[in-house]
Amino acid sequence: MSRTTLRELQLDGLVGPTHNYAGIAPGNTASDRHRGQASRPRDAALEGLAKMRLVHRLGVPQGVMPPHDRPSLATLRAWGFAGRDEEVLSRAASVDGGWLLRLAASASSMWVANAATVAPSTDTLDGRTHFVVANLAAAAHRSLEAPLTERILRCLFADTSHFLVHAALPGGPSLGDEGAANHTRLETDRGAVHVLGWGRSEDDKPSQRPARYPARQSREGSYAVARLLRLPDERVVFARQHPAGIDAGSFHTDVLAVGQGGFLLAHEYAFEDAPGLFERLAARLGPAFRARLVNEGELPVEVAVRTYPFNSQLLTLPSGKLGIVAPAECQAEPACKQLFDALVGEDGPVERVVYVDVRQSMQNGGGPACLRLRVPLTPEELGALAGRTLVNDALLDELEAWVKRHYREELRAADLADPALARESMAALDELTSILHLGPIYDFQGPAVAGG
Ligand code: SUG
Repeated sequence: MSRTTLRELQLDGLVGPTHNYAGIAPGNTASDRHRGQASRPRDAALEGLAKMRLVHRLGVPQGVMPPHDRPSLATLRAWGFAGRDEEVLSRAASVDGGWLLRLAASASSMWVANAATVAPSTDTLDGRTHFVVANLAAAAHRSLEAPLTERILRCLFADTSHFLVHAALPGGPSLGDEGAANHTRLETDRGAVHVLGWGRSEDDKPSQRPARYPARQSREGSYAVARLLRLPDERVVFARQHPAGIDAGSFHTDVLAVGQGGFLLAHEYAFEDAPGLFERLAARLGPAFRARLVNEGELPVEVAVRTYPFNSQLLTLPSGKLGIVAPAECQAEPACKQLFDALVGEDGPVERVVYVDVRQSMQNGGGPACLRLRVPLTPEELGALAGRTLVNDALLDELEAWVKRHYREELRAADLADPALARESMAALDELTSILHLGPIYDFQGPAVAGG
């Protein structure tokens, strides 16, 4: 039987104009370390675009997703701050030490690995590509993302003969779901398997939970996501995250593990029982499946969380071999370099490693893999994408010029209450929807918002 060939779209989140270091992300050590520092939104957005250009030039389909509008005045009004925009901002800045304003101003929608979980049409029971928007219920600022993420995905993947976008799971943290950051699709000649990582469950004993940081993804949420994705049971494997990994700062599975095709690379603290997981996967995926377990002696988890080698993008290159797009922070770390060198060696599955500088995002705990959502598509589905979603050099040039026109070089905590920042951000995003041919997607663009 011939198999449909999928190409994996890398859909990157464009960094928004309010990128800042508020230190509001639970269990995220980088966000904590950089709390209160000045950020560089223009550099952050240009770094993201440079990564998109690099992946595009590697011959891999690359797309772009618009950022969310921040500060979200609608959210601040929903929290009871009334008046003109500038009054809403200054009132929010004056209570709770400005925390609510920081929540409403985060540019966290850039980490689109947390936007949704995706299952391709070749794997689902109804032959459509399914998306489950993540509820991100574990962190207040991220829980604000779901409604607009849903609207944007419905806009980009509007063709319902191919695509189905599900709303985020109801149920709050008990059904906490962080999207594709806890999801890995593997595939060999035996078919595809989806690995869904989770960190907490309602029936846990306290000793099973991480001691220091919260586990964001719930088992109950992961089960619900698998049901909604319409994946047959034999294509799904659930795996508990290692509590020691979460306590070391691995708030998502993709901080300590990454897989692609028939290959899975994982730190020993990624999953509670990594050898058992590898066995289960080998039984389903057959001899073509390869796994590489990296132990603590080879690469300490502290180094892995600081430099993010497992948060690299593992890409299937046009040659059919794998390429690694790794954060520049790995280059200076001998243990990471050694690991990559071994993967590229004679018998290794990897053809090449390229490094990208996404420092501004890394300082908030988001590496190359966090900045992209993987959407495996058939050629026909790729052709059904709406808007100017697929990038090419001309679009990237336009977006770079747009960033340079609109983004501030530097942003400090006090600037978040500046009404000029909110106005600049809205003007920039309004223009962006024209560049990307999206129509009105933001509330501030008026009542005729696409997709409800
Ligand atoms: O949810 N950081 C994000 C980083 C997400 C990384 N994504 C993946 N691992 N896939 C988070 O912790 C920082 C915002 C701040 O603290 O200002 C933040 O939300």
